[in-house]
Amino acid sequence: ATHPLALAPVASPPATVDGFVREFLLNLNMERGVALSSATETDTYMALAATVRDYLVARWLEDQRRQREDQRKAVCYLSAEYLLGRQLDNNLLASGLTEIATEALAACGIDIDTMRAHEVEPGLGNGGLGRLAACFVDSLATLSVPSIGYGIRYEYGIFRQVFRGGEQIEKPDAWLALGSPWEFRHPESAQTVSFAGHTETYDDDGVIRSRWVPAWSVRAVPYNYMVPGYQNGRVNTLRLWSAEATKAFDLRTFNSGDYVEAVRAQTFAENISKVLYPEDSTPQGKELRLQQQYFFVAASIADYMTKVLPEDFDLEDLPERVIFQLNDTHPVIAVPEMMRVLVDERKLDWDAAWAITQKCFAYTCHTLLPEALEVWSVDLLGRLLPRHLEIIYRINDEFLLRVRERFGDDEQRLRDMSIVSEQRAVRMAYLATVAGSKVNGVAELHSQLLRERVLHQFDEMMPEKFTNVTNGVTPRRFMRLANPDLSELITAALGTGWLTDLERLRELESYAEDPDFRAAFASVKAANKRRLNDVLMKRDGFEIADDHLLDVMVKRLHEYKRQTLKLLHIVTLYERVVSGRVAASDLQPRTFIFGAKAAPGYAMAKRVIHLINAVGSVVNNDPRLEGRLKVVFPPNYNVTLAERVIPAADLSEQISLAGKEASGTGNMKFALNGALTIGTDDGANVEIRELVGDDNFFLFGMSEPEVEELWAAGYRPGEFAQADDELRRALDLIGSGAFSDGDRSTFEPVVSNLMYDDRFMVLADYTSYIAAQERVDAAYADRDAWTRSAILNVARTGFFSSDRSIRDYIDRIWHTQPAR
Ligand code: 26M
Repeated sequence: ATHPLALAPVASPPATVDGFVREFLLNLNMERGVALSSATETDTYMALAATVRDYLVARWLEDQRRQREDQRKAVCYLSAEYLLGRQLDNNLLASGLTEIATEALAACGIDIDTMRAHEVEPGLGNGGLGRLAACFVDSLATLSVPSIGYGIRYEYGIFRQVFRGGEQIEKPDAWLALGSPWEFRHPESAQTVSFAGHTETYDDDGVIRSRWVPAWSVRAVPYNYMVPGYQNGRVNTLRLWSAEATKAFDLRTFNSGDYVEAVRAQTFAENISKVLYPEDSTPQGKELRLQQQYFFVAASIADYMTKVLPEDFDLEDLPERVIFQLNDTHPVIAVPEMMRVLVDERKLDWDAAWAITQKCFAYTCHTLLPEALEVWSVDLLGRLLPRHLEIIYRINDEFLLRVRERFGDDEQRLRDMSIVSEQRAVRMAYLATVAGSKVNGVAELHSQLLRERVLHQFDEMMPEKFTNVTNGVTPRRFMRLANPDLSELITAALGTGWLTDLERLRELESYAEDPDFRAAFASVKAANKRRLNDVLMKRDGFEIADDHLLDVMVKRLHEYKRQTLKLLHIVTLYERVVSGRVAASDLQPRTFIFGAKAAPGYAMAKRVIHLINAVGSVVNNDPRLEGRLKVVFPPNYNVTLAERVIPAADLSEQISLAGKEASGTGNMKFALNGALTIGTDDGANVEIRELVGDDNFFLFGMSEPEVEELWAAGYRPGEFAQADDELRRALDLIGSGAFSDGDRSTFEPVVSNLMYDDRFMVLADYTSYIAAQERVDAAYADRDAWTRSAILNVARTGFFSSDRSIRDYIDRIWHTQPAR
């Protein structure tokens, strides 16, 4: 290029109100093809998004160049899910443009809040695991870690939940309907991903090699998203793959003259990235799901190896250049894929390839539930990925040889540790553990239980692989954006800087003793409740009374999380009043908020949703309660709603059976926003309680060892119902049809499951839970003391910033260089 403009670095528009207005109007006119006077809300939203993008692009291009030239080790985060939440506000904050944009839009007669509300969040994840990935890419950018997030651009994200007669109905989430202004499609950087076929050996100049002859392939087209760091001038990349039909595929079928078949084939290819599977704990071994996993992982590895890595790169040095972090087992097929690339394509010998591969992967486990551990049948794997199955068998053979060397001919142990089970299924968690350099759990207790239980024999053999990285959340989204008033109060007290150094919240401890600060803190909470009231009123017609304790349980519906325990508490309070044992006027007024989606195939979870709504409609309308108990269950809980609900909460419900919730991350968001937790000794609750202190946390229930003990002794839930009069009354009331117009059959499965099975020991923890709730009521009666506790929760939970989690990954797993 010779033109001076072409030689200069890309320039951002001027960061002034005038500059912003000019860029905005330019986008409105040129990109949307409309004048301001005739622009729709979608037009102005799209033009606004494009404008914010324009400010970030120069930095982004610079960082992409740096990334290519940088010799430092990079992180490739592989995750099947990214639950991003809305982008506009986050990108305005990160680029420091919020005020300028607000003024600029106002000058154009546009209210920025209307623009915020217009965005449909990309719900490309189920829950905790997907949201964690989104927090991590935020922190990676904020800490200037060279990194790329790789994932899938599902055309339909997590379903939209509506209620009909209190029951969950799933609607498609057409988040792309208006087009997504935050993405950049790059068809020229597409990768080809192949499937099925057979393997064969061939003579490669005297060397006998294996190769894969696939039967069909699809095109993986990347869509790049900007991930701006928080006001640090960095912009990382999130690369999400979309499946399209290959040209070859098209031509072959089109040339055969079968037009309809050719179009059908196109649809077939596009199916791969069509929809996010809405299960978040019970993998079902569906072929399409495996196709999704291999699709994004193969595309990502090919992208890294051919587009990011320099052409002449010496593969022996790969471990100094990159680490692929596996977000649960969903991307674990990346391990045999890397082996295939190194051995079959790059012609490395097996041992060299294996040494490289082992150093280039690390695995994060997110569960303890045995039914959640992913397995793929040998038949399915062999059909869809025949070469990968061969590679897995060889990895397993060599691994079992090492087990034999170490432990002798202990056949039981060999069966237990085999990557391929006797049921002819590949255990993906075992493959990840054997293949990776590190395995981490997501909270101290979880990591300990992984080592002691789930992966015990692997820990015996390779203890150095195991480590912990306690989860965290991004304070930018979950404090600054979700709770602007609290953020302002904190900044007024501490000055700026705490958002990127969250341990500085400690300095708030002394403010907890200041009556003026407590009053200010309490009025922030009150304002947040009113804001939530406005949102819920408009959204679903629910009211949140000012003087109610706001008691919140928001998370996926799962039996182990025990929404039914919360429900039994509500039914107990109700029963006390209607039976006349307690006067309504003696109740601490409370509003119970639930938010929960159930996997569409999870019948018990759906029945519990129905029951929550049923109890709600009875409780909310019974005049005997004098309006002192309200149950509010807004449908379609998502990141956007979380950002409204969490800052308003007084009480955070974290009541899973001890030893079942790997970490939880909602628990951290609540504490950081000044809610007190009622919780079991489970997941990260343990660490929250240690930090905030017993006086500022309502602990109840069995500990994990107590759970084990009761289980071993033979758990009989009926005995607990016998022993607690109120528990029996509550169960009887539900069983009597009191919440189902007298129909006893509707909720009978829920009641008999609790009475006769109760895998998650709801009844065993009931008495202790009710007692803890009574301590909550007593504590809330002294509002000022409660506020003090709430402030201490904020002050002492800075540890749970995802920045800290990322630093732990760097120190314990990635060993990447600190930012320049
Ligand atoms: C598997 C197969 C098919 C379809 C979906 C899945 C699947 C998807 C998501 C399985 C599990 C999934 O997520 C598990 C999860 O969200 N685990 C949560 O991870 C959080 C972040 O570490 C923790 O805080 C939670 O405790 C843990 O439950």
